[in-house]
Amino acid sequence: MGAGALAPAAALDYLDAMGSSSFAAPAKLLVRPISSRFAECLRSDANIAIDVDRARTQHRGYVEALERLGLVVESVEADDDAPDACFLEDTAVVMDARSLATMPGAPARRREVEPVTRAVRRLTHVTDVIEMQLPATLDGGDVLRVGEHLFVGLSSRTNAAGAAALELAAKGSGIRVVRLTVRDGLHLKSACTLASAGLLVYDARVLGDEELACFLGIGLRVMPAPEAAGANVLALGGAVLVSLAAPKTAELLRAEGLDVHVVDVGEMHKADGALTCLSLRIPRAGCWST
Ligand code: CIR
Repeated sequence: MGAGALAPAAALDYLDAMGSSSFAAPAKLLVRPISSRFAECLRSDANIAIDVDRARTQHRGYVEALERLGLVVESVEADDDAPDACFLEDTAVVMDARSLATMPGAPARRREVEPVTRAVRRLTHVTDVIEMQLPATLDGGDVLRVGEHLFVGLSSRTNAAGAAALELAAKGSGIRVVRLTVRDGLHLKSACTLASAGLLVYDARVLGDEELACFLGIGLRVMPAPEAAGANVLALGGAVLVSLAAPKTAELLRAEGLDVHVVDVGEMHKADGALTCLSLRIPRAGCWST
């Protein structure tokens, strides 16, 4: 992975990175049911068999973990003919009252966007939806929000035109877009996520010094996750969801004083998915969520 067009003044201080809004658990999370055709989902290793019933049980566990934290969870209508529909994070990037309806890099996933866009209009405070057009492509899994910054990974799914469309959509919002290049793995957030407002966990096999410098430059602390599955965690205010497949990461985050909740998403890992992919976070007014 390499850093792209980070402005020369990379050494922003922490307050600048966070802007005036504060980090908070989302007002609401949208989720989408596991398709009965989930076993046909896109994945890097098609030989790994997926158990749809177990995936459904794990999805329920994910939703219950969110609800136990007192969070509001609403469901977008199911689409059995969209095997990857549960990974709805890829279909929208919500920025305050504005949302970008993406153009997923995989053509097979483009049918997922419209129902999520409708749900965003119906179930959230978002009033302004911008629709991305080809040749731009972007998956939400490539977009990491950190305060008033959106880090976007240029990947096999997200192209330069997609990053430019994101920048255009963010115009006037005070949010700054920073490009990184994803050289390994599916998405930027397969390799790094926030465990809290000030702490990034990352996969040291994917992220190098150049990218880490971008995050350090805005005042984040960075922590290599001992397990690859530990690089994708879901920060929800002071709580953080961690995959059952990442026990050492969970231990390190507990030692950081975070309220760690372990969730089994093993079937989703087989599909190259993880914790963030399974929900679309809708920030509270005046706050940001990752
Ligand atoms: C795909 O290949 O598109 C899905 N099987 C996995 C998407 C995971 N999404 C995410 O990490 N945001």
